[in-house]
Amino acid sequence: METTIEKPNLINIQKRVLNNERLTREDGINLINCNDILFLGNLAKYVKERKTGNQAYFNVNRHINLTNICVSRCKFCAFSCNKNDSNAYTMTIEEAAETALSAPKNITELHIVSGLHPDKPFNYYVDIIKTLRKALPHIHIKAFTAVEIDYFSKISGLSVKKVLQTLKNAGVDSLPGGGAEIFNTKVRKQICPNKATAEKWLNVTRTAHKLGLKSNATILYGHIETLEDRIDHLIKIRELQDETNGFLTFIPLPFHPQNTEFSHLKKPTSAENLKMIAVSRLMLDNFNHIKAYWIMMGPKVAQLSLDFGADDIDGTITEEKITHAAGAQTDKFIEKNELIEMIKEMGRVPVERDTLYNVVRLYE
Ligand code: V47
Repeated sequence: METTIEKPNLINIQKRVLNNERLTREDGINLINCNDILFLGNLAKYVKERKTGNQAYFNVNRHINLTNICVSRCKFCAFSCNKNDSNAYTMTIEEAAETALSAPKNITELHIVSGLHPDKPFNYYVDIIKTLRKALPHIHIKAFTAVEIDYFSKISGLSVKKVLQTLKNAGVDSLPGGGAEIFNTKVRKQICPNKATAEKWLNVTRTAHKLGLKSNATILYGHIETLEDRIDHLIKIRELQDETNGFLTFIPLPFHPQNTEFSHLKKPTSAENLKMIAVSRLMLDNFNHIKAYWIMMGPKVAQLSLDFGADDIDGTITEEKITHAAGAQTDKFIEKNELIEMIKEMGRVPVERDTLYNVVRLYE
């Protein structure tokens, strides 16, 4: 019986990965169509260890979602709502500050992502950042996806560059990776017709990187995209990283269909999630870090991902809303000690990091 590994194109890919050579789109398509997840995992694990040894990262953070009211109403999103819906909320500046200050004292990062509010002016966001910066001067503020930045530019009449510079001056240190979804134009129009285009996401991100703001990148997979769309998405991210070197980590996000317009679809399987981690690691040769976001992967698969190319399992979170609106079965937060245990159980060395991957503490 022929095993997958005997297939010549996979042997050839393996050879080139071992030689540190870049993989092509065709290689990516071969990899994503390969069902031998142990082959993919082993190869990706090899690359992970070449980059970050036996270490695995996590951080201590708090998520804040300022509002769930959103003019975009993406079809995959169960978190957003309209202004008059009974569950609609928008934090005041004081509430945002209280939420941040109520976070455990040892957090190093605030992660702020929100809906695109129809009425709040750009200054609302700037004032919130200024307030948080003043209240928590040493905390890294990772705030506003490229989609939100594009929206702020629209509502304020300011250029994307000016919006980013204003937020940076107010206290934003980096951008989270959301809003990338899937770059294929046809699919993007079907799943999020009102959202910033792929070109805009990439351009805003390019501008942020040029201003010295690092950011993350994501892919939302497991809905109506094709496997080729996933590889094309990875290649666009890889090209921008070649240009700017501004990305910190890549985070594959498995689609959660509950309470969305795609509720008839099944969630990606654990095997598919592990494969996506491995393929991301193999294709994104210019990324140091691949994150298995435990909230979306589930802690068990996130843990296994550390042997499939991931080197990061994200943070303590404190209060997750976006995936839980879409039926996530995971907890909304996790204790730091549990993250440390998850990593140790895989035989890896836990490293508490800050947002920029500086070491806060090693747990040997
Ligand atoms: O952009 C929305 C996704 C993203 C669903 O940068 C969904 O460190 C699955 O980007 N099923 C927001 N995914 C989350 C995000 C993120 C998370 C953790 C860390 C970082 C980082 C970024 O969540 C959205 C969208 O792609 N999303 N709805 C859903 N039903």
